[in-house]
Amino acid sequence: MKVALIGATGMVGQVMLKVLEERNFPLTELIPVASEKSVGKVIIFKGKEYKVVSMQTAIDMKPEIALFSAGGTTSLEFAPKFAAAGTTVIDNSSAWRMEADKKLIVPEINAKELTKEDKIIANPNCSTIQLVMVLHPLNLKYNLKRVIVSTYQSVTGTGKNAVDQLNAEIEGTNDVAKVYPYEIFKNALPQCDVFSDDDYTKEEIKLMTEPKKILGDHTFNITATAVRVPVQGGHSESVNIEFENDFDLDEVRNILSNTPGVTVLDDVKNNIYPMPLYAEGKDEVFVGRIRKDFSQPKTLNMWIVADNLRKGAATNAVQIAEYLLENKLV
Ligand code: 11C
Repeated sequence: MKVALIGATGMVGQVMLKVLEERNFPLTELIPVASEKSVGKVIIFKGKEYKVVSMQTAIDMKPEIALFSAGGTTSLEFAPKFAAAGTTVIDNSSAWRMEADKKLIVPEINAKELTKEDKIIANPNCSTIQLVMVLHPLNLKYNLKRVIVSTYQSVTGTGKNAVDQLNAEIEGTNDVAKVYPYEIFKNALPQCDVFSDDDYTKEEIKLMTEPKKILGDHTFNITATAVRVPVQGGHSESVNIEFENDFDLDEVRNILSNTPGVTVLDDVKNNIYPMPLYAEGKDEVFVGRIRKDFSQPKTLNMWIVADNLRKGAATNAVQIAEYLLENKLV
């Protein structure tokens, strides 16, 4: 099993290496790919040295799987080339997610849709993944009517330069290029990614479109506000959910407690609730502050946190690869 890792030196690429190693993914050869200036650089994986190669070299090596985490432009150009060479691409960018002929997969929810013919598989946006992991089991039981999500997103979602900006601002040095239009330290920016013509950011649009495709349900409404905060460990989400059917809070907690990949942390008497500091480095999606919204019937509020680089990106992609292997789809 040859696996190419496109974007091997990036933040998500580095976490992918860690996750592949931790989960003992059965690869026999790693093919790390990064920008031209990184070609020849050595990557250590499971104690073995692998040299970074160019995109074309990797395509010619015909890996069974290519994990892409190098941005939409790179994916648009090179994912089809890998696919044409017989490689199955799992793409972490937004390039293919909403294409009608591409599957958008969260393994716990819709991996069963995958077939051998899927040569480019899309990994959803990080803030979407943690949201749908919680929405899905509740939708099956109570039927979603409307979801309002407000996010508090880690700077790691923007990338290494954003982490550098935050750290430089914390240290009071000004020797790094600013990634955000304003300071992020001591601040909250109601802007994740760029604005589109309708005044929503791209991140908000992803949150409003991807869940419907993953759940295979276009009957509910969803609206989003995405905010960048000076946090590193993960994305947090305040979520208000109106259902078609009435629910019982204990039953909601019970359903979520029994959902693989979801951990309920909800004991307010002891100040127990999910936080990025706790979620960092973990693969689960954490949910807490589960409570009735008394302002209208059949509605609840909750707080969802996950490490955006792990379940929000690398872990979900590796889980897709594992599913493909287990089901002999590659
Ligand atoms: C953020 N969610 O936190 C973004 C990062 O479409 O995969 C991931 C962007 C994407 O800014």
